[in-house]
Amino acid sequence: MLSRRTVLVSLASLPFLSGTRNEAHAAEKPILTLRLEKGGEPIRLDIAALDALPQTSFETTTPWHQGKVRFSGVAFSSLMEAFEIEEGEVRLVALNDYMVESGTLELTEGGALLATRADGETMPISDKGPVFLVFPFDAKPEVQHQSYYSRSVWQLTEIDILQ
Ligand SMILES: Nc1nc2c(c(=O)[nH]1)N[C@H]1C(S)=C(S)[C@@H](COP(=O)(O)O)O[C@H]1N2
Ligand SMILES: [Mo]
Repeated sequence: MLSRRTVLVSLASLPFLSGTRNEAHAAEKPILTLRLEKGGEPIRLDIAALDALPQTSFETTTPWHQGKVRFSGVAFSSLMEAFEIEEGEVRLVALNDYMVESGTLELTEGGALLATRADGETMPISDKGPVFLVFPFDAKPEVQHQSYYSRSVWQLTEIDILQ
């Protein structure tokens, strides 16, 4: 039987069946790489693959936005479940070479969201996209803290599972 991970990966590699050529091209562009095992084949997710995972959203203010923003995307806990990632340490890498290491527990307990949309719109690289790891700061006052601000990685491009 196929494992859930295998099913998801093959889902992610399905070509887009509709849309213009340009849209199809954009949709096939990987935006988030997962390195689950040292030396293993990385999993590259495009926006369609992220959209195929369970979606979560919340509205919050952040130190980096004017007013409230509704963020939507994949809860970090949903990503862990989908790819059978066990509790441990991860490295979060951004396009600007920023990186931070975190326990998965801080991310899941903090309500971390891999946001792919702000107010329903995809985010360009120039506006913290295409993936912004954000916490529900308004709903959880305990994450209004420097240790969570430093884990709020915009332009998130890679998640490495550390062993
Ligand atoms: N992509 C990216 N995300 C990032 C950073 C960064 O340099 N690049 N800095 C982090 C750190 S250390 C902090 S404290 C917060 C706040 O950054 P700010 O000081 O620019 O507001 O963003 C975090 N997210
Ligand atoms: Mo920081």
